[in-house]
Amino acid sequence: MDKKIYFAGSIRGGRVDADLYKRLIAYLQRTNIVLTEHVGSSKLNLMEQGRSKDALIYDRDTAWLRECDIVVAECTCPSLGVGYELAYAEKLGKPCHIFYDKSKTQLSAMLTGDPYFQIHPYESEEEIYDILIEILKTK
Ligand code: 6K6
Repeated sequence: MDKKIYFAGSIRGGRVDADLYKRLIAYLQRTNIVLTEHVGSSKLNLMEQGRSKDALIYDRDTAWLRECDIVVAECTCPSLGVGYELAYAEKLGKPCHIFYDKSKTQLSAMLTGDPYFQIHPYESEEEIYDILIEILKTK
């Protein structure tokens, strides 16, 4: 209860699963704090560019990674940013839970081959919620 969760999902990697992220974030927010609610937003302006803006995003997101209790990443849609965040979180020793739809993608060997990560392949969205309940029970 009341864990600070860093939810990671693809942004510039593609928004095909944005509605799924939104549902998962809403579910997590019922009993916890999601630091990265914007990842599920349908209003992100992905065309906005600029290194200075990107530097602010990087600084804020890495600060949230340092602050969070747990990382939940939905990785069905491959994203360089999410891969980076997972490596960053591992270095910090944060628990990292990775979800992906096994009928839609093969996860990178750089994730499946790293025993640090807790990886949850799923077939239906309902399975994700069952696993989240178990994860969030733990201290
Ligand atoms: C507005 C305009 C352009 O971009 C934005 C907002 N962008 C981002 N805002 C916040 N976090 C971001 C943004 N872009 C990437 N991230 C972080 O990287 C998120 O925490 C995601 O988990 C991850 C997605 O990386 P890409 O490579 O798919 O973008």
